[in-house]
Amino acid sequence: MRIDRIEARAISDSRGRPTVEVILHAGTLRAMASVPSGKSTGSHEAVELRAADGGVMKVLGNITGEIASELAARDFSTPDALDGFLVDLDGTPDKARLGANAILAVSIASQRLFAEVDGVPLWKAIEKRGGFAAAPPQLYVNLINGGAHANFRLPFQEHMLVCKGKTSEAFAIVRTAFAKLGARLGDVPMGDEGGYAPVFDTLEKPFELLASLVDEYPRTRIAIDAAANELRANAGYDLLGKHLKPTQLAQVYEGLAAHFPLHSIEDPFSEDASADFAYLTDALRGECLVVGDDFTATNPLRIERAAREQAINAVLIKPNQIGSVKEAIEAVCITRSYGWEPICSHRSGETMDTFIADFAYGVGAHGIKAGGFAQKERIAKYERLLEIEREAAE
Ligand code: 2PG
Ligand code: MG
Repeated sequence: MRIDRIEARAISDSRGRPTVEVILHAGTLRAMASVPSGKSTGSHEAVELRAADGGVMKVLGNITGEIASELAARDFSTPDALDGFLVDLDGTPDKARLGANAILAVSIASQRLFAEVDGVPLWKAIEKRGGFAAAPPQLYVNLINGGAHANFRLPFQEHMLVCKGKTSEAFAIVRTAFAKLGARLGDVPMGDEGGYAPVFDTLEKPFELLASLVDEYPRTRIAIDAAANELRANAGYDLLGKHLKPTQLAQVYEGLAAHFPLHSIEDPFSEDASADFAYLTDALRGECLVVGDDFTATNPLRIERAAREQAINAVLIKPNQIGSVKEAIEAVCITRSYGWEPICSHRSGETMDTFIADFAYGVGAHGIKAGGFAQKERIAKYERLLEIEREAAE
């Protein structure tokens, strides 16, 4: 396939910040993609190029200039060949030259073109590309937002309900639970990921509220993203005005796992605290998953290091942390090679692009994080999963 022309423009993400959207043209075919943007970003992520004022004009220039002319001069027989070419063209270990946001937008849109040429849905193309067994991911729905996504009204960034089973059934259950929680909380602000952002004076309160929903809906469990990178202070962590050493924070998690129906804890410690991750993973073995996000950064090398240190047992997969579909698929394969669970994730600054839903379904991920129900960018991902359920039944 030859991509003869690329259009690129700035659109607004769910926080109103500019991000990249591309349209690829190949003969009579065209495909679009836009990329999300994180707020609690780790330092090991691929580089999202932006100007000091947040603008993406330079990135758009990289796409319509160098990337477009290099791609127009070549034919690619597979999406892996195209992605590999883009990664080599950038030439840096973290995509700092052309920008991970430039490369990923083109990588996603070209995967859509290849799927169209093959006449298969996007999830099917991803399933085939990685040799996966497509399956519906469990829904990780962020009901209570905190941390950097809600001005730190609560220390932990995400308090989620995880629901297993058929997407349409899980979606209906969590949507009802979301409405019930809203009625219980009353008039509270909303956070960046379309969940409630209340203030509580104890760390346990959100867990008590979610646990009562788990009692009502037995197919659900609680998951959190502590996003502990954002809580770092003086060789420890600050939580609700208290300073905790890593060992004390581990005790907090052990207490929560003992008292509440906890399914997983993401980023319980800061991004380089391998020994603390390893301690907690061992302590909670059989009880609750420990998930790496900023810790692993969807980076095959970091996932392998985490495996050597036996630091986690599940990995968050965010394509924009690594910057191409090819490498995100590799990250899933490496995660699985250690017997760990991949959980695919949106970012806190999202667009209407639903690629992550197809990706999560296509790789047969353990779960998908796609936010709360009070934002159209989040709903779009769930709606796409519902559509995939119908497509897969045909
Ligand atoms: C996370 C994400 C997505 P952000 O930490 O897992 O929920 O947040 O995109 O701000 O990094
Ligand atoms: Mg996270």
